[in-house]
Amino acid sequence: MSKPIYIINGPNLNLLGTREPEIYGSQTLADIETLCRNAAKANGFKIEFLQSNIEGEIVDAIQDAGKKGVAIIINPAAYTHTSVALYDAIKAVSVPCIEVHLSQPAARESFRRRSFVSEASVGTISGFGANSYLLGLQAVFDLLKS
Ligand code: CA2
Repeated sequence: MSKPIYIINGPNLNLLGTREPEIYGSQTLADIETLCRNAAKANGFKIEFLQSNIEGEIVDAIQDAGKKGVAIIINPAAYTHTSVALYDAIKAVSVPCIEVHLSQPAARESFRRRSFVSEASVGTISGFGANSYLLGLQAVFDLLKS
């Protein structure tokens, strides 16, 4: 059985579709999971899709992806801007990591301009709503096929 692409979601993303649709869109995280699952299947890949509000659980997920997956797509949410632990975890795995964001953090509050995760990732896609995840997946397909 082929190894999955891990899609890891950080704190509060379980609330998607319920509040702040003007920033994050009206799709729920379950809707985004379905979009990703369908895109992966159409390209011959499997995904593990998960969300946690707990930093240590996200570190565990990154370590699992390093052992059992082929690539990581991560929306670290607020931990993007604070977490040396996520930076260290991504640096410690040998699978490629793509950072995605629904909004464009660089166009928002100044505290969102720093991303620890970008510094450990192959690339970042932000500002395209749920489509950021699909663009991230396309980048992973291209990386894995090349
Ligand atoms: O744009 C993104 O995807 C973010 O990662 C979302 C994070 C934010 O801290 C980052 O700067 C950018 C926030 C996720 C919070 O999600 C909510 C969803 C619905 C209602 C409230 C929060």
